[in-house]
Amino acid sequence: MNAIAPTLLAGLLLNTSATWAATFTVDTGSDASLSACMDAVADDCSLRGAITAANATPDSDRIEFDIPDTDASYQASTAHWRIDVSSALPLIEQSLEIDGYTQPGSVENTLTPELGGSNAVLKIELQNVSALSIDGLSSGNNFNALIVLRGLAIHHFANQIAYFSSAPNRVEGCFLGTDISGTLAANAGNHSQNGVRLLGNGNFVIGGTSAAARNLISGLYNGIVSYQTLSNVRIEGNLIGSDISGTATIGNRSNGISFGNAQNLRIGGSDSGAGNQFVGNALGAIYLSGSGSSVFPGTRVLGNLFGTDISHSIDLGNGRNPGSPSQPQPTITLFAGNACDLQIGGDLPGEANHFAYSGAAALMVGACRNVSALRNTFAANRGLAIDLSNSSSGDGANANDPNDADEGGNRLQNTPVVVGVGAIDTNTVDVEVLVDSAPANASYPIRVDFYRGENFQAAEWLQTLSIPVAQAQLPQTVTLPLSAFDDQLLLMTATDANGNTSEFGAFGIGDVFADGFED
Ligand SMILES: [Ca+2]
Ligand SMILES: [Ca+2]
Ligand SMILES: [Ca+2]
Ligand SMILES: [Ca+2]
Repeated sequence: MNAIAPTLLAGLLLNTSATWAATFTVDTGSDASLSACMDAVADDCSLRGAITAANATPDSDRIEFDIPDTDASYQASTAHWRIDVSSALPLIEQSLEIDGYTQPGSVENTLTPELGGSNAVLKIELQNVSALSIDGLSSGNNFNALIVLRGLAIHHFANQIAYFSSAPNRVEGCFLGTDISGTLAANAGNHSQNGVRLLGNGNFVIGGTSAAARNLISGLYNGIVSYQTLSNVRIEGNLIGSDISGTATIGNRSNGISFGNAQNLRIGGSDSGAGNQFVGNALGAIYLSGSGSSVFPGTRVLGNLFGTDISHSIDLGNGRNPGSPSQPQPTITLFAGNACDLQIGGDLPGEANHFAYSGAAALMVGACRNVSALRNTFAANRGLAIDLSNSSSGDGANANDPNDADEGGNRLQNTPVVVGVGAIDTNTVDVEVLVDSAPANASYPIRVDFYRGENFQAAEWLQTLSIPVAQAQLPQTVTLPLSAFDDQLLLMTATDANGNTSEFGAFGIGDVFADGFED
């Protein structure tokens, strides 16, 4: 056995004790800097003071809440505590978790996205009462500090939460931009206030796949915003632009998410609980605009619900632009000069998004390439499901051009065209389809995805056909279920091997079956 030298042992013990986390329990809603934070002493620990105390050591600390209802911050009518912030709170300089769910009476959300909404009950509200455009809770100069913020209602700040960091900071179970109940906008005026602003290369997670992590990010200008390159950010399970029920809007006045360049950004996901709900965002749910040769490499938008509630029946919309209703906007706008390299929907279970009630196009691909849109479903959108264009705004349906040499969003990939109908069986029909893209103008194999149309939109994905380069520009026969024509309209996209998905092509079956297949 090796003996440990006493001096070394003492050093180990010191090091160990230095990493023990302290817990500071906020016991007053005062905005004064009360930082003694002794558990046995009342009224000696404010949020401002607790952050100051936590910053004083490099420990990974925790701030909890236990404010009595005799405190001046107590709001009897709503049984919660309101902290009026009259000047900027200290920046968070060391690893810290602030957990509003520790205040007695608060309850974490238990509703999954499939059930819709949130039943979280928050008890701690932070509101900016200064005349200044200050941030709410913000990281500081120590980019390695890991910050977790949970269970707080925050409003009236410039950015309710601002992360400038290299650490995987999280925001979980917060209400940003609404009142404590999550049913009303906190901001009556037209302030340019954002929910979360992100900067730096931290692998931030806003929300998460657990129900308790779901945030409500509504009634703001932008819900989540960044102007610089992000890496590996995940935005999961949030309600963005809705109220707490998920069945009504407290819209954001600009976008739900507005980002510049981002790599491996994940909005939603195929995991249970990962999908976000975006509704009521005036200028659209997601606006991604960047520059460079590859703008959003590895980025995926998966499993989200846009413009409606879980029943898919309520018109909640995105991109309606109520301030200028003659200029409605897409639900998702992508604008960049080169390759976007982005996947919206996909082949794996849970990857498809549902787009409904968009003010304009559901998905607008402006100028950039390699944006695949696979297996998503669409209903009641006022513009095209997919609109490719060569500028920052949509231009409606593009005609196919011979050989597909035109360029623009997703290379203005030509849509599939039905050139013939073959054998009709009891349950199936053979359809001949052609994609007129010369191998010089698209990457093969090209896949064609077939959807059952309903009210002229792609309601249900049916199947995929792959066209190898040897069969380029030649008719291909595919056997489809007759149910593809339940609403008499077959819808199709073509996607080349680089992920350039076309607009939707349509084939009306009414003429073909005019002899009695209709009921
Ligand atoms: Ca105390
Ligand atoms: Ca177009
Ligand atoms: Ca074309
Ligand atoms: Ca083209």
